[in-house]
Amino acid sequence: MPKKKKPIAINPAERIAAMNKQSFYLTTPIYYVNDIPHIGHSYTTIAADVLARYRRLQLCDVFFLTGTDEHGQKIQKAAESCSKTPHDFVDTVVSKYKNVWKSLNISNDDFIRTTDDRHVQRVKKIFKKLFENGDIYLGEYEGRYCVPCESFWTETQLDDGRCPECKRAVEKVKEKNYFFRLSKYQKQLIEHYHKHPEFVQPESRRNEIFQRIISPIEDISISRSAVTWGIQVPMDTTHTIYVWIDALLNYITALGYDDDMTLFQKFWPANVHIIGKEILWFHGAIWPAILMSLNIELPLKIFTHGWWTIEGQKISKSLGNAIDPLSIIHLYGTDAYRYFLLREVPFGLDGNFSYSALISRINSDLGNDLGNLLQRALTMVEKYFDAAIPEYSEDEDELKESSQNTCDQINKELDNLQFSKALEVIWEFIGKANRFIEGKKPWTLAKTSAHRPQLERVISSLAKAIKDISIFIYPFMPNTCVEIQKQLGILEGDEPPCLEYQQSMRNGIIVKKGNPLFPRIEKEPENSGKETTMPSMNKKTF
Ligand code: ME8
Repeated sequence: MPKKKKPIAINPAERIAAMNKQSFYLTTPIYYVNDIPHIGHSYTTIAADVLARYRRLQLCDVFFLTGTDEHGQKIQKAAESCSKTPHDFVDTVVSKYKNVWKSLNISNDDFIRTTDDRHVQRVKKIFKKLFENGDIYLGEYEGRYCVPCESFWTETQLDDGRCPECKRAVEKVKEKNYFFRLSKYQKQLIEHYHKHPEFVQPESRRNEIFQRIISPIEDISISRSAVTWGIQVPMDTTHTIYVWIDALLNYITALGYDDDMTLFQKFWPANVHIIGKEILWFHGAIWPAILMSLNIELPLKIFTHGWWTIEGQKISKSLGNAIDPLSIIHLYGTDAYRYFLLREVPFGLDGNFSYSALISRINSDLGNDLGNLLQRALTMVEKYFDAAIPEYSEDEDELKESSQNTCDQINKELDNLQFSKALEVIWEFIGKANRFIEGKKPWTLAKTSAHRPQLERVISSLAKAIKDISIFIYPFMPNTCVEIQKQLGILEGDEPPCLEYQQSMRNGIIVKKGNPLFPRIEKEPENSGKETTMPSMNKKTF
C-alpha cells in the first residue's frame, strides 16, 4: 500500500492559519432536476471545487456542499411530460447530475437532495419555528407566477407582461398562501449591508441588490396550495412549502440544523455561497431575512458570478443549445474543460462559450505553454543526464523567488475568488520558465564539460519550477497535476500527488517522459453545437 501523504499548506503564512484548523464552508446552488446539467451548472460547481481544493491545500477543514432542488411545479410538470412519477423522475435526473460531477472530478463533501428525509424533517421544523416566531401568517396571493423560475411577480415587475428574469410567459395565480414577513427585516438587512460591504460580491451586484433592499419591500408568499409536489406545511397539510424556501434551507439542513448540531457548530456561518447572478434576490434578501428570524448568523459572503451564453446565444432548452459537459469532456478531457471555463472569463462577468475559443486555449495555453515546457525539460533530462534529474540546490535556484511571488499572488487572487487572474499569474510563471530555457540555452552548455555544473543547475531549477507549477495548477486541473508529477518521476503508481510546495526536489529522481499533456487539436468538432448538445429529459430519454 502506498503511504498517504498529508497535503501541506501552499505557503508558510497559510500554514500558520491552517494550524488553527480554520473551517471553510462553501456551497453551490442546489440545481433544479427538471433537466440534466449543462455548462452553466458545471461552471458554478467547478468554481466551487477549485476553491474547495485550494482551501484544502491550506489545510483548512473544508465542507463543500452541492445538491439538487427537487420539489415544485416545474419538476412536477417535467415528470408529467415524461409520464413518470415525480419520485422516479427526480431519481433519474439526480443520478445524471452525480455522474457529471464525478466525471468533472468534483470533490464535494456532501450532496443534499431536497427529497432526502433529513432535509424534509428539518425544513418542517424550521417552518414551524418561523411560524411560532410570528413571522408567518395566512393571506391571499394574487399576482403572477413564473414556473421556470419558480418566482412570484407583481404586475408592475413584469416586463411587457412576461417574467422579468427569463422573459417567458407567466401564470395568473390567486390562492390562499402563507406569507413571510420579509418587510419586517428590511431595516436589519440595510444595516447588515452597511456594516458588511463585502457581503455580496462583486461590488456591482452588491450595489444592484442594495438598491432593491432600500426600495419598498413586500412580504412574500411562502406556500403553494395549488402544488402538491413539495414538503407539506406542518400546520396545514393543504399547502406545500414554496420551493425556494425549501431550497434555501438546504444550506443549514445539510449541517444538521437543528437536531444534530455538530457540523453546524463547526461550519456555520458559511464562508461563501457561490451563485449565478439571477438568484441574488433569493440569497441576498430572502435568505438573510429567514436567518435573522431564526436568530442565526448570516453567511460571510455571497459571490455572484455571471452567465454563459453559447456561441452568443442564451442557453435555453427551447433553442436546443444547452451543451452537455460530458460531450466536451469526451472530446477534450476534464482538465481542459475546467481550465477553459475558469480562465476564459473573470469570475463575476458574463462569458461566451465557443468551440473555437476552447480549442485555441487548449492549443496555446495548455499545449504550447504548459505541455511543451514539460516535454522540453524532460527531453533534456533524458538527453543530458540519462533521465536522472541532477541534484537540486535551493541556493542556486534562479526561479525560486519568482515561484514564491507567484504563490503569494495566487493566494491573493484565490482568496477573492479571482480564478482567471490566478491562472494568469500561473501562466506568467510558465512563460518565465520557458524563457529561462531560451535564455540559458542548455543545448549550448551541454557542448562543453566545463559548463556541466551550470547545466545541472539550470535543469534542476527547471524541474523544481515544473513541480511547483504542478501544485499551482492542482486546484484547477487535479489530473494534470498528477500526470506532470508522474512524468517528472516524483509520483509512482496511485500515490496521491505531492502538494508540498516548499519541499525541495529529492535527489536521484528518474523522469518518465510520457505522451504530450495536451496534443494539438486541428479542427472543431463536426456540427459543433449540434451533435454535442444534450439530450434533454424528454420522453425519448427514458
Ligand atoms: O436556480 N451561466 O436552480 P437552477 C452560468 N434551484 N451559470 C448558470 C447558467 C448559465 N447560463 N445557467 C445556470 C436554481 N447556471 C435553484 C437554486 S439554491 C438554494 C436554489 C448555474 O437549476 C448558476 O449557478 O436554475 C445558477 O445560479 C444556477 O445554475 C441555477 O440553477
